[in-house]
Amino acid sequence: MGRLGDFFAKFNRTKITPEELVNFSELLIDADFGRSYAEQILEVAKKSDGSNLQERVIDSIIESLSKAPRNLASHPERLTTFLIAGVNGTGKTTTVAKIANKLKLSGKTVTLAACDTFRAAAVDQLTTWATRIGVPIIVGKENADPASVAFSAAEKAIENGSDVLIIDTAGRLHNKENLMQELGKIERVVSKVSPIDEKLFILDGTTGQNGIEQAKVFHEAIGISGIVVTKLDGSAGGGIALAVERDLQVPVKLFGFGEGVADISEFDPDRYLRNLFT
Ligand SMILES: Nc1nc2c(ncn2[C@@H]2O[C@H](COP(=O)(O)OP(=O)(O)OP(=O)(O)O)[C@@H](O)[C@H]2O)c(=O)[nH]1
Ligand SMILES: [Mg+2]
Repeated sequence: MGRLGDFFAKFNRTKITPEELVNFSELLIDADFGRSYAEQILEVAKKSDGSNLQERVIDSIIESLSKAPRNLASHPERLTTFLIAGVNGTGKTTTVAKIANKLKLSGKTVTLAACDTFRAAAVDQLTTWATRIGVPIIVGKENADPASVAFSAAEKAIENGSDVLIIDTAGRLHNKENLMQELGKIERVVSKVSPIDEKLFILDGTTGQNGIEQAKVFHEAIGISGIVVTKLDGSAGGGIALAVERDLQVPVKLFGFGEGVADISEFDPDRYLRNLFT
């Protein structure tokens, strides 16, 4: 049982005491909800008569989340394209593989675009995944313009009748101008042949509240449509997935919990919270 689960299990269903409030607050901070979210949740706990504390808390958290759909975009009549973005090492390439595998298992045809052209190793990594999963991959020459690789990939994906194109990009610490220039260019160029339907920000669940600041910069620069939180298997928290969604009002669509290709799940806040609280 997690420590929050322990707290709810021991809670004796009478009005929460000041000591219990302090304890609850610390557990929420430790679980990576962040200060302002923890304060909002504590307000709810204070108002509860205690008989329904866990349900009131779950309801108020769900109420604070995005109302946008959580399923990945799908356009059966044409190519559907996902752009994957995020800072260094957050799990972008692995997530591309996980999503491709999931879609393939559901009967969709998928093409990958290796647009992290700055490092040969990045292309090799995605190529290995593509071979393992059994999906085509489009790569460019080393140091090729990522936008031109993405453009060729979109053309090829349309040519080979793929349902979905997933574009992997380089991870770097960016400022807003660079992001708009690089990712904005990929989007502009690809849009000449097919629109980008999802811009997914990959958030490393172990980076704490700092990850939310990164997500904000990307959102301001390119307008992200969804978030994937990774590495929740190695995170003490889990609250981060809810906190980033609350702050940005952009839905978390998936979460990753391991290095394996199947270690990804759809994000259902109710189920996720019940799991966090047990
Ligand atoms: N434990 C765990 N490890 C993960 C998860 N997702 C990715 N990783 C690992 O994190 C490391 C970085 O993953 P990548 O997919 O290469 O990350 P990236 O964002 O593409 O990295 P760059 O392209 O260098 O920016 C690898 O060792 C992955 O196996 C996850 O959900 N859980
Ligand atoms: Mg990568």
